[in-house]
Amino acid sequence: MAFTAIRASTAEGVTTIALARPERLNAFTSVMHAELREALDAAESDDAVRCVVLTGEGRAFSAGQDLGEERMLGTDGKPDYGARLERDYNPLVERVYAFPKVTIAALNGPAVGASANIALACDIVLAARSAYLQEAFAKIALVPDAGGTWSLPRIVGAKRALALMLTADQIPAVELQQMGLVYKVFDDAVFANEVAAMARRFAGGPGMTYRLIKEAVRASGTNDLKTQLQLEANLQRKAGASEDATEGVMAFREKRPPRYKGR
Ligand code: T3D
Repeated sequence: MAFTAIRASTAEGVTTIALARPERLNAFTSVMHAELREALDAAESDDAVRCVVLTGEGRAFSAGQDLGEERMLGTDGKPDYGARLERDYNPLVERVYAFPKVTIAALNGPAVGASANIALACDIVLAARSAYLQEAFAKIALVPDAGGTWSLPRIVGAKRALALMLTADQIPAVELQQMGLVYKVFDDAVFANEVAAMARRFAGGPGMTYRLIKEAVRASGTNDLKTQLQLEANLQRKAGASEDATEGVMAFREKRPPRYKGR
């Protein structure tokens, strides 16, 4: 696909989407949003794809919204900062959060502002040792967006989330891991290879089961225990009836690696 603000490639069941405006630290523009939507559509509809990696080109993951991009105006003719969120960021975050395949945010470098929160909407966040995350909004007198005020308190607790958002400090990868925001940190030299290896693992895994696991965990945020237990039973029924579950048990008995088809 001929994109200008991202690069997307698919190999071995993994679609890798790289934000690709390195001279602007991959800051988000309307064009980048539109291209990202198209790349996610393609990855979702391609049955051969079972994992999507979102990363950045050059030295950053992304510096958030491009602060040089023209402001959207409200009906009163004044800049309307909420309009871009409603048009671009909010649908993107909901889309990533509910994406039916495994999503990995690979923080090759700084993840700042809205892009930090887009990364947190992914299932797994991996970081290069030199990466950092910054809820930079308050530095420019803005409120955290792209779901940060929703996801951060749920991951790190309200107090820590407030500290991250009020100070707008740059938090190094190792501390992000200690806080549970990042799953694993890898040295920069091996980061790309480690990300690719984990993505391939998911691409060879039971895709339908992954989707059901995601559904269960996402629903747990609002369900009470009884409702969640019933959901687990319903989802287990579906997983147990899948070709992959039959293969998984058979492979275990035959002492060989399973060959999953994602259904
Ligand atoms: O519609 C709306 O605006 C509301 C939505 C808001 C959502 C948000 O994401 S708000 C948060 C926006 N992002 C920021 O506030 C971060 C701004 N950038 C920085 O603070 C710093 O660039 C970094 C801390 C990320 C990195 O610093 P450093 O020293 O490593 O790099 P640098 O020299 O500042 O940046 C390199 C270039 O990228 C530079 O351009 P130049 O001077 O070489 O021509 C810089 O201007 C450009 N750049 C960095 N971030 C952005 C950007 N250009 C446009 N937009 C950016 N966000």
